[in-house]
Amino acid sequence: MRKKFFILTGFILASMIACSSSDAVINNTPDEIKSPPAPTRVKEDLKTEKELSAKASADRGKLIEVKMLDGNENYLYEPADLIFSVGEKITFKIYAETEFHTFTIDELDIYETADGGESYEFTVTFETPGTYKLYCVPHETLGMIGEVTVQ
Ligand SMILES: [Cu+2]
Repeated sequence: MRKKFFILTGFILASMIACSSSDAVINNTPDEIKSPPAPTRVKEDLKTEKELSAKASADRGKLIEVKMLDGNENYLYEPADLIFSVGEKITFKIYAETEFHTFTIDELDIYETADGGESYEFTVTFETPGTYKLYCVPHETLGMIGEVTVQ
């Protein structure tokens, strides 16, 4: 009788252990599937349009439009004289009327261009005070020059 009890108890214990260990296996398997960090990386890489546009606007500065005019062969920037403060972040929108023009400031390593009828945007943070010559590469000799002052 006593022996039978032990055998029965042993059987119950063994089946409990078997159950709990199989439970553990069942519980561990989904954890292992979930655990790779891949979903986190995907989330960082694939930004929503809203996140991207928020980042883009954070990278932008005060908008300044400069027209690069060529009507009647009068080549000029409008405005031609620009004044900024040291540390000011400016997003330029340059627009070329009908011909290809450049927005070039050698001393500041700025060389931006726009084709006729198109505009182009770029952002600059002015850090060094000074007066810089702005010019259009193809039309400098035709008077397409300007001046950027950082003070
Ligand atoms: Cu030009």
